[in-house]
Amino acid sequence: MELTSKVIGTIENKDVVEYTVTNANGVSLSAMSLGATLTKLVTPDKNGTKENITLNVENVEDFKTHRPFYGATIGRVAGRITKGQYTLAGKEYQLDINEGDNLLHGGPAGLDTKLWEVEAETAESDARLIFTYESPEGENGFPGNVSVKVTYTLTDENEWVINYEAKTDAPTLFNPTNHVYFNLTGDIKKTMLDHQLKLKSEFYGSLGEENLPSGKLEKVDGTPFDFRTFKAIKEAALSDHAQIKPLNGLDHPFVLNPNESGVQAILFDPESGREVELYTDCNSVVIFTHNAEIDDYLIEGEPAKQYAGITLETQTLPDAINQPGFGNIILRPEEPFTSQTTYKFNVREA
Ligand code: G6D
Repeated sequence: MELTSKVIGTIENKDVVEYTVTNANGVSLSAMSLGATLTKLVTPDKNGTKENITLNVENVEDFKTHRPFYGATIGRVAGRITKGQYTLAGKEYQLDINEGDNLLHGGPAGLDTKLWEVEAETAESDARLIFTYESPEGENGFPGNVSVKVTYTLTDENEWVINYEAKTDAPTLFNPTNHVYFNLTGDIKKTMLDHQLKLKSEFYGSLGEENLPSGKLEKVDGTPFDFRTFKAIKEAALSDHAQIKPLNGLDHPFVLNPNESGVQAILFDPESGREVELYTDCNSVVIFTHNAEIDDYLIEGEPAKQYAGITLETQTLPDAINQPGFGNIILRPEEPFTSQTTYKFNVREA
């Protein structure tokens, strides 16, 4: 495994370092210390052409200023928390809000905005980027001093394995994800609408006002949310369904079986032949289809277009602390957090 690193900018007068690991097949993963953020994922297409298959901003300033979350580690709690409020052991907590009256993606100073410590390790058949961050008591209103560790492993089997670990000195909340957007064409000037998705999910979480979870889990059967057999993303993202049309696409959690050891989802681009398999121990994956063009910054000289990428954000169901039956995101001193998600990259004919 080859490892390189370079300074790609500064934040608060500290260097932001990007690390790149490349495996025996020429697949490479790049990630930066700001936000423990994936910055590139280069894989071959069916003709062997190697291209970046993820959305990324081109400079640190844009990333910090506009918070596009592209490839970033999101936390302490991914998704929205209604009114930034929750009750634990009879005590009411008010978190910092940053989207209307709600908290989004960890709050105004979420994990994606922080400079993480990084250690790089290489071995014969894999390489690891180990990101650590100490989140102090009260950060974004969350109680507890939390030590977070996120490890990105690239293997010679073309897998990106993400391991999350966290421990706290007082009960708090923790529900991280990675906000990677895939565009398997390798050309962000193309949309991902013709990508095919197969997803082992019988239920999706419907959204209410302000894109907050409604608290209801609806059957996918007979709806555009049914991806139990391969279907083009456009058949859902462009549908007139009452849950999709107002958003111009998907922005929904899909329920997964956290005990499933096999593949949970497969994203496939018939044009390039690129395929991503998803494995996770999480109870959900949020699929967001980049539903509007973003012109705050340019990527390859152009704004990031509508439908330029699709996320597969594995996590516990959003707003779980306020939604019965959505899962447990309480982090306690006696129960350190661990979670693993794997994206495996293949190529095949359609
Ligand atoms: C929008 O509602 C969506 C989120 O799900 C997404 O994570 C964010 O844009 C980047 O707020």
